[in-house]
Amino acid sequence: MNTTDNLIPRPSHVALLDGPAFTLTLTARITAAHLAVPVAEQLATVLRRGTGFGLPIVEDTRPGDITLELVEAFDGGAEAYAISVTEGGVRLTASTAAGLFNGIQTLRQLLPAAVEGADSSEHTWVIPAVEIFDTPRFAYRGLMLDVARNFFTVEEVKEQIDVMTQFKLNTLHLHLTDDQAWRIEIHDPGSARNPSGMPYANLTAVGGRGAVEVHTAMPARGREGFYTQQDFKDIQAYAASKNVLVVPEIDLPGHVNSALAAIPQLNPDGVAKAMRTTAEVGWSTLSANLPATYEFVREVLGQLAAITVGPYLHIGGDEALVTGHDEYVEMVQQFVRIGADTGKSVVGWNEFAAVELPEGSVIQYWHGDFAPVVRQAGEGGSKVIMSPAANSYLDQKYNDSSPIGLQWVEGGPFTWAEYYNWDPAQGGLEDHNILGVEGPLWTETVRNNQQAYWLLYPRLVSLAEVAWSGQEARNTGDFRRRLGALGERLAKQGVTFQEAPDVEWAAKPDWPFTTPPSQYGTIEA
Ligand code: TNX
Repeated sequence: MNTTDNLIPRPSHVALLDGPAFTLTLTARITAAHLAVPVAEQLATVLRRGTGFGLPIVEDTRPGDITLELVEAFDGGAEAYAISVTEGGVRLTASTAAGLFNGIQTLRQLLPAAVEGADSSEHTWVIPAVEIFDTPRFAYRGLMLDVARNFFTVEEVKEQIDVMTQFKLNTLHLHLTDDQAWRIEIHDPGSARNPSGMPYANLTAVGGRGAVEVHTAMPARGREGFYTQQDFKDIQAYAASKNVLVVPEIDLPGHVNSALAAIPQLNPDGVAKAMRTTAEVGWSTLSANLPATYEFVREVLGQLAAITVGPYLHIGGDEALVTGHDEYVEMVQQFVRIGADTGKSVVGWNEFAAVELPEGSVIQYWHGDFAPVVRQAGEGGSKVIMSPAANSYLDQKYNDSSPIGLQWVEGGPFTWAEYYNWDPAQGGLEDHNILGVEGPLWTETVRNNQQAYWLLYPRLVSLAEVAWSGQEARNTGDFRRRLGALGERLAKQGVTFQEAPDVEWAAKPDWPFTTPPSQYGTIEA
């Protein structure tokens, strides 16, 4: 076994060559020009830290160098890349910076795991002679982070991006609002656009201070905070440099208590609700017959669209359990139009397929009936993001004794294998209907990045392979072996993970909880 057998996600084509291997040495350089330079810099950052070599970025190529090259025509689309490794050098080609970025993730994995550490001592950096061609099955390969129940700082979000992108994930969905909190600044639009006189600043002044509180988590209360519009732009700029698109979500018309608490006008009696920390779902709603409802949604979605780089705006639509069916349809029908008016493609949880969706809308399937989803995917041309709870919910426990995580999805608890052994093309949907795959991390029980990592890894790695590699490449035994090897890279990066007992881990992770594993069952309720 060598490093060409351990790649995750599995590339489309890997062919070992007969010739001698490549060795990265002290005198190597990274060759890149124009748009390839920022990607070369990212590769250099990783390799300099791991090897201690200088690795200057230059324009000419000598034997022994790593060459990044943008070419005009390339089979396999924007995200595809090819790598050729011979004794004389490494050559990575793609038609876009995104393709090159994917390629450098493969290059990292082609080098020994020690490259992920900060010790440059005593290593030879050998890559077997190999030809790789690789292109993703799905264009959208995502993680959802619930920053509403528990707040994650800008820095923490960037760290999550750093870790997820080594598996070629390219979308970060931020669940920005929920009952417990509101995490995105909305400016006062001025009286002309605010006939109801709504105090938008309260969304973050009041709503930003909220968080969930559940006594099985450590600590019990989530963290508070919010993103200024500038913070949100900063996150997106950082994400873009790593080939990640950010999808912001404002959850409507349920999951809105923080908005009802911030803005009295959104309540039929004109009285602001109290903020609440309960983890229960489905108990709040906007009101279909209040003009302020539509005024509010137009303002919020308008401001959010204006600062969103990507083409998508997520409007929630899930679990509106106290919204009457007619009211739900009346509101969501208008909200999808308001969303589409901003010029963005509207995304919603699959409940929202109950209304007629504008062209270009995207349905995020998480549970329930496929029929409306399939209908709109067929006639309406909507695409689907697959997040079926039993195969992709990253907030669920691994087993009964997981210290954090929820446990409500039928058939659970779920390990890496359940998140690996499934086909997104299901329920009557085919690949051409499917935009991609996303794993949601709801954070009722998560309080920091290490705890998030523990729930995400290794299951998010399973999802990354499901989203990237073809169904024909699915092989549980082989994936288990590659996961085991990956453990060493994650451990060197300081990323904890669940030590699934059926995997032979090459290195052990740190335990991310203050209570030792043997005692967490006794945590104070
Ligand atoms: C359901 S899944 C929710 C979230 C919760 C989650 C907990 C979905 C669209 N809504 O509000 O956080 O369950 O697993």
